[in-house]
Amino acid sequence: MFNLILFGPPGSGKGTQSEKLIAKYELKHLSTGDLLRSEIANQTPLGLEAKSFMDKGQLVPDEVVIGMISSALDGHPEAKGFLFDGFPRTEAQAEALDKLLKLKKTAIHLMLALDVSEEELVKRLLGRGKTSGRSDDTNEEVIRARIVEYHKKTSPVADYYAKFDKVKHIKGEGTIDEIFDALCEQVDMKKK
Ligand code: B4P
Repeated sequence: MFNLILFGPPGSGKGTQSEKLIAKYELKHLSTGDLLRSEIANQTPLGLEAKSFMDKGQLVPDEVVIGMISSALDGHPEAKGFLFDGFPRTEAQAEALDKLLKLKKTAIHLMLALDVSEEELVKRLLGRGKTSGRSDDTNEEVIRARIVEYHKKTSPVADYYAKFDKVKHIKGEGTIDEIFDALCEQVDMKKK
């Protein structure tokens, strides 16, 4: 099994690069953002709870997201590996993920962190907001709140994995293909 975390601030290209990485390396894509949006679309109680946080640019509570990931892992016993996109976003989520993977006798092999400047992030997300219908992408104040939340609660997650020497930083600005090539280089080195 090969388990990868794609990490970075909102709008850094995690969703975009994940699509390409799962196709190349035959990994199962687990995006907590996508899972939460599907719960919202289906108007489940979990979705209704999550929406109130997402619309304000805040993180959804850990227990909600961890429960969702745990079911998703159990739902794919056939997977050759997982690509975690947008998860873990707090240290508590990282610790929970380590425990869940340990129960399955596996672990995280690599975290790839996309580095992008704040102005570029805001530009991309406002651009996506014009076409995506995502309510958290249309308001600049909400976008900035998501970036603040990222610095406060999510960026320490990279320090957590760095302690185990599992983090590689990649420049997340440039063309989508240039960034993809840089990510693949790191995956290929790790898989050797
Ligand atoms: P997510 O769905 O994870 O989304 P994201 O961080 O906003 O975007 P991503 O980085 O995937 O950007 P993308 O590739 O699409 O989170 C949404 C919300 O869900 C969070 O704010 C939070 O409330 C909640 N949530 C999710 N997971 C959670 C968790 N674990 N715990 C608690 N809460 C959680 O790219 C963005 C745009 O840039 C696109 O328009 C794309 O086309 C463009 N782009 C991509 N690469 C580019 C490039 N190289 N150059 C130019 N543009 C590029």
